[in-house]
Amino acid sequence: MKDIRMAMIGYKFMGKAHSHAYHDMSMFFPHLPTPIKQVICGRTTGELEEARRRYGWQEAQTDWQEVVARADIDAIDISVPSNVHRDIALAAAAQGKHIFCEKPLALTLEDSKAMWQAAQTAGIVHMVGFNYRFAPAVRLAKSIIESGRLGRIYHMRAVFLQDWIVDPQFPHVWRLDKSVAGSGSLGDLGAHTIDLARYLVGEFKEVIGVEETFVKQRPMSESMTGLSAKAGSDAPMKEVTVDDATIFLARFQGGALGSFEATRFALGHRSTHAFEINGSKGSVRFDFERLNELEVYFESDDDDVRGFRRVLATDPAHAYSDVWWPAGHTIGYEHTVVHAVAEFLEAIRDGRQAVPDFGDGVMCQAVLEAVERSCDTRSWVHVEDELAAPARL
Ligand code: SOE
Repeated sequence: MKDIRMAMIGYKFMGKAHSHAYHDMSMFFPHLPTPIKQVICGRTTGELEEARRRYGWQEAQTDWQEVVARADIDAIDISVPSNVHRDIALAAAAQGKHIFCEKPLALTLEDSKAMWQAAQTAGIVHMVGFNYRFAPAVRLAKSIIESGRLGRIYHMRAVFLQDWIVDPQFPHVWRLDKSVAGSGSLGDLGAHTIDLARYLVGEFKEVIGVEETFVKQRPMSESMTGLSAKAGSDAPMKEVTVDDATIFLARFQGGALGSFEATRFALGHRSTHAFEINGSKGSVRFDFERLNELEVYFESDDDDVRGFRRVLATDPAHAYSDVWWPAGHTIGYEHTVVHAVAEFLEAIRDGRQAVPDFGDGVMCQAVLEAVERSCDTRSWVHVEDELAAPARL
């Protein structure tokens, strides 16, 4: 089975998570092609070389166009901010490279459509890094819903709550700049809950939202890693051009109702990503802070023991349990990324399309833009109309 020679554009938070996933592959997924960490690509040579050394890449390069065109590279990992996803993906597709792209897929719906079109035309494997679909407990929720054990689905409520920018003195970083990130908490966090909703409940019909930017200006940052940043004492102020928080309601095409909240101002919540789905026969509840567990409720339980109960999704009956450790030995955030990368590599090996693919990225982008449009117009927006709508300026 041929190794897959990877080039990764980006080396910060997601670059680290993806590098870890490539590193784990041959040990935990020996039946899949081994990803060779050939080239890591970024702008800042000093930090880039340190990442190359620590994460085990063979080469460090600063020119992504050159890297994408190399004949000795099979697949491109896009782990940089959204504003460059389109250019890299179009170039990679034109070179016939498979693509694993971080979420959200693009800066705009139009860009995401162009990426999807190019990827399909090129006949490559294309995937979006919606890693929470790959938590075993989320897979269990999917299995319960698909088997009909929840019955007709009435509700999904989901939150993705963080608090890393509550301090008004936290510097202005790229995630707060619309021209780089596309949106704030909505696209960074809400994209995940939207994708899980599509995965577990179905397609969105219409949405209506409200957004707020609580802190309008922040001191410009000098450096950022992960979700921390530094600013000089005399740093100039810069306008925040994205939402700090977005809350929206939804109707699904299947008739269910949804409520969604994405914020970076929920003090005390470092990264609470949780959902609950209620049906006519039962409910499921997931919380990323206890990502190995799924809480389930079935009306069919005996009267005296009926209630939410906790399932530890590490038994042989659960997804990926055969990959890691014996039952009861839990996994972490990074393993959801390993599972996503395994899907990407398996799709390449088997010559099939990976899931979730750029088409899922487009649908997520359409919901994101429908929510944004609804915030502007203070009215319901049909997602199908958004898909067909001319590009938002
Ligand atoms: C920062 O908000 C972030 O790293 C997101 O960009 C990721 O997609 C999410 O999984 C965790 O939080």
